[in-house]
Amino acid sequence: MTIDRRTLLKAAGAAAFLGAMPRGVWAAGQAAAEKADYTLRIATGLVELAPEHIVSTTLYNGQFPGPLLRFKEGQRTVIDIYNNTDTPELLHPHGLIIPIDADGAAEEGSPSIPGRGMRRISFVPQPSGLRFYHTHVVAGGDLNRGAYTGQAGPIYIEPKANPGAYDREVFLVLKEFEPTFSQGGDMAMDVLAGEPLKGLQDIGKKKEEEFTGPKGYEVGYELFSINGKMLGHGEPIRVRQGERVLFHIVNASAGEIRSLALPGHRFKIVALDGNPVPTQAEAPLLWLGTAERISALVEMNHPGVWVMGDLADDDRKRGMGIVVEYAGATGEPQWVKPEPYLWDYTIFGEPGARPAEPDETLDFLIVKENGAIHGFNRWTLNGEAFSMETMQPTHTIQKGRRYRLKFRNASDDIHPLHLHRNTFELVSVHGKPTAGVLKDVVMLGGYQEVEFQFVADSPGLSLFHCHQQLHMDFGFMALFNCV
Ligand SMILES: [Cu+2]
Repeated sequence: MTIDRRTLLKAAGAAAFLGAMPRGVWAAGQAAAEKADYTLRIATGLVELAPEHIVSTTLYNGQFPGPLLRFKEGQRTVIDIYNNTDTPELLHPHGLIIPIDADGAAEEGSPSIPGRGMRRISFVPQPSGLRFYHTHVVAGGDLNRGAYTGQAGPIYIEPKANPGAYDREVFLVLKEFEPTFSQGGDMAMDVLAGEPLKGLQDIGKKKEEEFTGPKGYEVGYELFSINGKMLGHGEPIRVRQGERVLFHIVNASAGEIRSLALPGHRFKIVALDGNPVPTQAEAPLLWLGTAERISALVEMNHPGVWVMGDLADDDRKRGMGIVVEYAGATGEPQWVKPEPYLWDYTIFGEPGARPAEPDETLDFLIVKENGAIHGFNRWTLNGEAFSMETMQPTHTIQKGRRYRLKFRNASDDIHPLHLHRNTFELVSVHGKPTAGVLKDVVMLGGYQEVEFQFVADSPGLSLFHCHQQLHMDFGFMALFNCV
């Protein structure tokens, strides 16, 4: 039996009848009548990054970034997702502890949103803090699919208790557009603290001798933006002297590591990936791996008109920045190149603390096979590239047990490692121990090591992958089955 709105209204009018209604029918009617908290529509649209740079891509609700979704921690929420494209889509609420049905990962068995169809998802938002949502489809060699499109938007889950030591919040979503393939190899960047390990370099070198063809494809971008506007376009962030601004920053790139500096100001990092840090350390600039989030307080105490932008001159000049303008200040926005600063997650840890001992440790060796799949690099974990054909779980883990994962990177790339449906605690980064830093993405530097751990308490399948679209699409995944 189907219940349309008319039938429901009639039923609602007949109060006496309601009590007599079979329970199941009433429950079904209630669900159909429930209004969604948010409606998202996936469709092709235009983004005006600048008057002379209007790009056509797939968007949420015809805008970039997609609308800010504000949830309340622990309060069930309903989202209707309409797919107005011809191809199936997946929407992944990133960084949430969420049922598989709503997680939007095909490898876990989440249903797709069919082309020209819709899906309703509902879940209890947790944990609190800055999260985001994005498409989770495989792009492979198609730069019009997956994270190369404009399908990303911020999520903020209001904590039950919010100390609110700030005057206002500003959300910034960093994103590149107009991707193209190149075979030149990536530019090396000084991003992370720690030295490359000789043993891992040797493994990488040996692999290079096996795969001697041209360098595998990399993706570069023509246009760069913050909140869908190239630097100099769109509204500046208008501030007053003495104001304390809490920036919520999302790196919604398909694969780039981003930096952000505001000349004359320092960032006080209060949360990483939305999770409050044990030590609110200050930094002169921020580094964010793909899909990482940072919440940072800035005290506005250096009047002027400033460029808040990426350290990479080319990327900033092609749009990766936003103007910060003090009340009463005039003139051209100023950029001052900051001193080099290497990112070190351990400064946010709890001093002197050590994480609990794990029940089990799993080791992963990451290796690149240069150009091995039709010119694309193949990525292997312990010698195996994840199969998108079979999508078989790679690890069985026991509910309630604590698992420590140790990653050794035998490639020169930085990998933003991401685990779905769980929050993990950093144990050591480039050999430096830490505790209390909770994340869902962590950058692993070239020829470096990282360890993190989590208690297996999300039953069923949880996907692990590098958040670089090009890496995850070509093997860099694992699938945990929590039983
Ligand atoms: Cu990667």
